[in-house]
Amino acid sequence: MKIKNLLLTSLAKNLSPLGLSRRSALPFIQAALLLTPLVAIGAVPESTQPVQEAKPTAPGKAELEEAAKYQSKGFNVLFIAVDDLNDWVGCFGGNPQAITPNLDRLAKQQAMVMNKAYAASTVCGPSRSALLSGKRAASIGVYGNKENMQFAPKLKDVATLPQYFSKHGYHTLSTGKIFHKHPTEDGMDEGQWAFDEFAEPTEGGKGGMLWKKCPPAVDGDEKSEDFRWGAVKAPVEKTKDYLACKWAADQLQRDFEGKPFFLALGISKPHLPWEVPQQFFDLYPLDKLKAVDIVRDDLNDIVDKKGKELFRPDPRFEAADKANLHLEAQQAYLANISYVDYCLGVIFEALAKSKYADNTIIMLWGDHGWHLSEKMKYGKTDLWEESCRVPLLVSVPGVTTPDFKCEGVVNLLDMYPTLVELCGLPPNAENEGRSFAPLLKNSSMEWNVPTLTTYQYKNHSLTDGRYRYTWYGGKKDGGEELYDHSVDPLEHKNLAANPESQEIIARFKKYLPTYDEPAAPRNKLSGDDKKKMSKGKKKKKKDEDE
Ligand SMILES: [Ca+2]
Ligand SMILES: [Ca+2]
Repeated sequence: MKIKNLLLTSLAKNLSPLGLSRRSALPFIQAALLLTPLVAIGAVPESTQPVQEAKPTAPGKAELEEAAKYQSKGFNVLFIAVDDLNDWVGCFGGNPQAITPNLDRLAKQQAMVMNKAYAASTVCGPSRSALLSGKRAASIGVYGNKENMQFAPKLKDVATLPQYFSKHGYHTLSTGKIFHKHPTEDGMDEGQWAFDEFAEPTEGGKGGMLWKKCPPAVDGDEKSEDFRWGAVKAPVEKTKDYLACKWAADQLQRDFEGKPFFLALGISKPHLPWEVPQQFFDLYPLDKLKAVDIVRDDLNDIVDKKGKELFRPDPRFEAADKANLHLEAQQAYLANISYVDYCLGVIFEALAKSKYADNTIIMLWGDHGWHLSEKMKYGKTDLWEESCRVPLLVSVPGVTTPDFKCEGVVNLLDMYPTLVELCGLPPNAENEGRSFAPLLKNSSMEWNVPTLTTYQYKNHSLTDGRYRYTWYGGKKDGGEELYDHSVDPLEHKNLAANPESQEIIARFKKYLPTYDEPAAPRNKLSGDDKKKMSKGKKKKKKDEDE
C-alpha cells in the first residue's frame, strides 16, 4: 500500500510540470493504473527453451586485456613514515600551538584523521618490524633497535608489506627510512632488499650550523649527548627531507609499465638532533610559546608489588630541567615538525597535480609517540599514551570522509591487512593485524576492542579508546597501570591498585599475548658499536689500558 502511494505521489510530481497540480493529477493516474495489468518488477518469465549444456571456454585475448586494464586501475599506495612524529600536529590536537598547514589541509580536503591510532611498539625498530611484517613484537621477538628483523627466526618465510605488494603485481619503490636501519660490514641495511627500486637517501647538506644548543649532560649520561638542536645554514631546498620528498614527487611523473605503484617515503625528522633551517624556529617565538605543564609527582603512583617506584625522571629531562631549557627544547621539536610539514607539502602538491591523484591511497604515520617533559621524560619508549599514540592520516579516494576525526581504535600493525584489502590483494594469512578498511567506509560502526603496544620482552599495554591498561611482565616485575581517559586523558592517576578496577583489569588481561617469543638474535654490528668505532682509537686505547 505504501509503495502504491509513493508511486502515485511520484507520478503526480512528474506530471505537475505539464500544468497539472499534484492533487488534480491524481485521479487521472489512478484510472490509468487500473487499466494496466500489474507486472511484478524484476520477475523473470519462465523459459520454454531447453537448458543448454555449459561449455567452459578459455578467456580470450580481449578478455585478458580487459582484466589487465581493470587491475591497472587498482589503487596506488603512497606510504609515508615520519620518524618520531607524535601527535603535535594541528589536526591531531596534541599541541594546539603546532603549525602544520600541509598536513591539516590534507586532513581537511581528503584524508581521515585516525584519532586513536597506536604503535605496535614504542621505539623505531620493533614498531617498524611489526607493521612491515604484519606481526606483533611478541610473535617475532623484535623488541629493540638492535634486533634485525632479517634474522628473526619467525620471519624467515614472511613477506613484508612491500614484498607482498610486489608479489601481487605492484611496482614498489622507496627512499628514506621505512625499515629500521642496521649497520653491517657491507654498509647500511636500510631494507633495500624489500623494494623493486630503492633510492639511496641523500644526506642533504646542513651547510654548517647557525647556532646550536645541547643541555649539559647530568652525571655524564651518554643518552643526553644526542639531545641537541639548532638552526642549519643550508636553505630548506638543500636539506635531506626536502630532497626525499622532491624525489618522491618526481616519481609521480613516471609510468610503471601499466603496474600500480607502492611508493614508500621515509621522513627523517623530527628525530633528534632537531636541526632545521632558522625559518622554522621563527614560527615559534619563545616569548609567546607555552611549555607543557610538568606534574612533578606523576611517577609516584607507578609501583611494583612491593610498592617500589618503577620509574624515575630520565637523564634528558634532568638535563633540560637543570638548564631550564624545557621551552627551548619544545620549540625545537615544534620547529622540526613544521619543517617536515613544509617538505611534505611538496609531495602532496605533486600528487594532487599528477595523473595519479584520483586513484592513490595515502597512508601517513609516525612510528611511535614522543614525550616532551610529560612523565619527566624527553623521548620515546615506555608505554604511556604519549609514547603509544601516533598520528595516522588515511586518504582513500571515494572512501574516506575528509575533515573528520575517526575515533575507532587502530594499530599501525593493522595497516598491512588494510592496504591489502583496499587494493584487492588476496588476504595474507600471516597478518596478525585487523583490517580497518570497513571502519574507513563506515566510521560509526561498532569497532573498538583493546589494541596492543609492546615495549621490550613481556611488557604490554592495551587501550580500548577509554582505558589504558599496562602490565610489566618483563623486567619490572608485574607492575600494573590503569588509566581512565574519560576523566584523565593525560594519565596522571594510576587506578590499578583500586579494588573497583579489578574487573576492568581482568577484562583487559584476556587480550594480552598468550605467547612471548624470546628476543631475536641481534644485528652483528650494533649502532653503538658503530658509534664507538667512529669515536676513534682514543677510547679504545683507554679501554685497553684499564
Ligand atoms: Ca622512530
Ligand atoms: Ca601519576
